[in-house]
Amino acid sequence: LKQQGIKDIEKSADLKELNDIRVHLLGKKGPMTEILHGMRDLAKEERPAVGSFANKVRDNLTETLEQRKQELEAAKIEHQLAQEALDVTLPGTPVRSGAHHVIMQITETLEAIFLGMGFQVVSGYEVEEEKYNFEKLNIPKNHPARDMQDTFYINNDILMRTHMSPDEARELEKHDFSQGPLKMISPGRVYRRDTDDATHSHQFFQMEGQYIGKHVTMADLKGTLTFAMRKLFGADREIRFRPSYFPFTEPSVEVDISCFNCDGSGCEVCKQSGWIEVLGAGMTHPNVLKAAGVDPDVYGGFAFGLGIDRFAMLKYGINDIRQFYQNDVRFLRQFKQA
Ligand code: FA5
Repeated sequence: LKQQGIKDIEKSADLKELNDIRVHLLGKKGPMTEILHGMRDLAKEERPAVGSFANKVRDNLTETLEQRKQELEAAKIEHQLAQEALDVTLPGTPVRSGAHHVIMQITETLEAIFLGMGFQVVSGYEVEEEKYNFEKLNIPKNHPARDMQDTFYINNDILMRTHMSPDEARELEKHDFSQGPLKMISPGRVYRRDTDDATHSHQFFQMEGQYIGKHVTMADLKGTLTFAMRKLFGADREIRFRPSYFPFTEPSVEVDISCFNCDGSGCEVCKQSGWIEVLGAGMTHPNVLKAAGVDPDVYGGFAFGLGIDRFAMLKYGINDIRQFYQNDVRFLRQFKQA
């Protein structure tokens, strides 16, 4: 029994089989139990010798079972480890990381440029009160200038902002001039009922800028914009002012920069004149200051508003503004920064 038992134990291939053998050998109905029970029928003097022998056999079998169990358990763990092992030399699956949208990149570049000149970045509301979008900017109801920016209205008093200039009015109201001048920029999304085409979108991005203090002149406007344009578009850019009209500035100007990158948008105009229009600006109208409770006899300054999409088109030679909003990753990936 012992020899056969040990043979079986050593042959067992897994823990389940080993357990079956254990039950078979040592279980209640197994031969070992039978032998020990059978002791009753033996003569008294035979019992100690047979009993001690049977116990030895049982201990032997138990020990062999335990040994085999440990072997099998170790083999099982080894097998598991081998299966789960990582081969660090195998080529990995590449992980695609996202990137900032090209509009966001230009915005951040512009922010950095103006922060460097002491401007702070503020932000207002895409859903805006009519009085900030128009009235406080010297555009009363029925003023023809309202037609310049065809508007999405939410109701009579609430609209989707048509430009970033409402932030001028809001910051003017808030600013404490005893602490120094107000120098702010405000980039954001604006909405107009324009028909989408290569250079127009019904939703696009603008950046407003405003510098109001005690002795701010048009020379400051020109210097600030020249510096910013050269930083963004290259050191050899010239800028020029052309007279224009905005209700919230007087005088108002349209700002052109000298042509470059002329495979891109606006190149027909560029090729003819050597200049391309990039933004609107001017000296803040006294009525705008008054509407915000700022004394125009003491304080004054300039404001400008630029189209971020148009800047991105110009900088990268993109011909169609709609590409910014179609989310074609093949287009977007071209602007991915390392
Ligand atoms: C304004 O929105 C003025 N608030 C700018 C301003 C601010 C002037 C402060 C003076 C002082 P305008 O409507 O021209 O101006 O728009 C400014 C720029 O937004 C344009 O030069 C152009 O680059 C861009 N823009 C206008 N309409 C669209 C459009 N539909 N799609 C894309 N860009 C547009």
